[in-house]
Amino acid sequence: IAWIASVVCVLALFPAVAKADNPIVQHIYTADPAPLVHNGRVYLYTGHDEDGSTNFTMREWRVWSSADMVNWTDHGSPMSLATFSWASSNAWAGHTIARNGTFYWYVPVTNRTTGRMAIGVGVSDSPTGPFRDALGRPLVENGEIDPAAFIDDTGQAYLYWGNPNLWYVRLNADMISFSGSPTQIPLTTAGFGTRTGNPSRPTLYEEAPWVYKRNGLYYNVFAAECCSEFIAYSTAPGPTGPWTYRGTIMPRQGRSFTNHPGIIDFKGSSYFFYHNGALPGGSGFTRSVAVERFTYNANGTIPTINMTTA
Ligand code: FUB
Repeated sequence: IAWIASVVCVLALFPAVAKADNPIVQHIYTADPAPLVHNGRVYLYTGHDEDGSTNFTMREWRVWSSADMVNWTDHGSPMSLATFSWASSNAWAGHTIARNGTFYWYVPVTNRTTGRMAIGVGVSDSPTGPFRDALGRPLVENGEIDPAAFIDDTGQAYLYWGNPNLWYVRLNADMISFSGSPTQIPLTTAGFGTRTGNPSRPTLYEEAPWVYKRNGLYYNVFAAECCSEFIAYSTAPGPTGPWTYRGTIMPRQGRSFTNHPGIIDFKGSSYFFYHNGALPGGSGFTRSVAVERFTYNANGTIPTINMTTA
């Protein structure tokens, strides 16, 4: 009893610290990782799979952080469907980006009025929230999902998203409005690889774009060819293309029929975040976020990365 009491006491003193191998979070199911490096820490934004039924049960998003990629602090759920009065369900894959000390969390949810997926923006002056609805309405709505933001060296920001199409729009400096109309990125087989057996979707692009720039080259890493998905990527000389397909990063592995990429550089290493069904009871609807360290090839291509647990 004394031993149990002391453990409870220690947990009570440090309730938010967990030391993890893969999967990173081992006490709840998490999905759709979106890592952000800020002030010497990695902030990891995830979804939360709440049960193992035959569909996604996702009502909130979660935040975790680490200074060493080993010990992770649980910051709880600073944003949920309730944050967006116009949202009814489906707290799916989001992405958080920082600009001038403000944090913008773009998320897809079902619009209760239209019944379609729409993208909202949570905003906070802290990476751990709390986040509030920046607009009180969707930023953009076309029934498609999986927003990912990117700020180019010029200061121009972009929002990418889409399934089955791939869209982008130029965000204004306020990050909560945009100029021009959403534009479709042409899904050519040269740009996004060749899918077989589905004439309506000729390329591998499925969903979950993750766009960034490294050594002058723009990368678009995405979930390919559902189901089950693998992770592939394309590169381009500019943020809007033209994209050239570069191949597979993470092959089909594990017990989740989806996968979802996020890539960062942190303290001299590169990290690839993804999800799978590695926890007990794991499946396509009870997923877990994991991470692998990797090294770019000398020519900037990305090596094959395998799951350490699946
Ligand atoms: O988590 C719900 C959906 O599954 C996401 O929006 C997709 O990227 C896939 O991971």
